[in-house]
Amino acid sequence: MQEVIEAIKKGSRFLITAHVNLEGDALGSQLAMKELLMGMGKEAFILDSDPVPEHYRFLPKAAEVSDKLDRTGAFDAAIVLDCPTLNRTGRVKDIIKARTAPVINIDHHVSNEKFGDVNWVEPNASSAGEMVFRLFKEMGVKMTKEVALSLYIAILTDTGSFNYDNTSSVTHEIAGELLGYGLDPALVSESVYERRSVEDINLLGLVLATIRVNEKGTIAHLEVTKDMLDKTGADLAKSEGLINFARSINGVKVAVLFKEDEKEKNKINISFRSKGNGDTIDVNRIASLFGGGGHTRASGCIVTGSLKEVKKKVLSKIEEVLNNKV
Ligand SMILES: [Mn+2]
Repeated sequence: MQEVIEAIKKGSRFLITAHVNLEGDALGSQLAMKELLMGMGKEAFILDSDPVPEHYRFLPKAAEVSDKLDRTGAFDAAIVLDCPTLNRTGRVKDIIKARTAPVINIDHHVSNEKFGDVNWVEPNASSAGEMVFRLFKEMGVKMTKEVALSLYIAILTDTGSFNYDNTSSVTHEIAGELLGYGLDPALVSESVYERRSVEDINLLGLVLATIRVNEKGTIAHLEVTKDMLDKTGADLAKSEGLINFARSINGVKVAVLFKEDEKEKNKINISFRSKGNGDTIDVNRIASLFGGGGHTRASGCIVTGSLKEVKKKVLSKIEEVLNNKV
């Protein structure tokens, strides 16, 4: 963290970015980071490969997040949040690579490749938001209610509402402190989770009907096809929680969600989740077998092929991993 602070002190204008497919932690940590820099009298701008999903536009100052890559000015350093690799920044990586400005990598993924000139990686932190919170404290920058909201949402969404194993007493202490800025936890939760469209619930119905479990009841998988999206008119960006239905089945150790890519044919986006008590399967390892990565209990990768082929290949690999383990 000290190296990050030194690097921040040196620069006066910063690019802030995060991963493609923006979600709560990516957005919350970026918005708070911008306020931190402004609080120190610095300039900063947020540039992402993807636009802010509609359901996150209620975040304070979300309109300041830009995906207009052709309008990038000069910057003294690039701050990359919540990205295990520079590739995860999508199109922004080209801008970062084209400049000589140092890269400050702030992340909590165990699979982080330390791609920065300065690397602050904390696999034990619940979220990138939690790390930005610690920067505020360490640097003595005053926090506002808006910043507290951004950081609370980063933590809330990355911990699955304080359900996942990245939740610790520290997470709760920080969340408690953030609530102290006058946030209403019920209202925040409502604004994040209870603004679904009928289209999304219709998609949920179709997706749940695809759940299959292997013979031993240890692997559950489900899928989202392009056809389902066309039929329901639902937004794929809101499919974040679908996989948890598969994981919630009693006895399941690994849950897998296969998503047909909306733009590219024969490209399957895969998410993995695991659960267990002491015998948790490391899905970061499974994802890395297919060129992806993430956390021990939550990871993802992209595999090329038809949905049928990819399912067969990936599921048999998971069977192998499970069998070696026993
Ligand atoms: Mn995160």
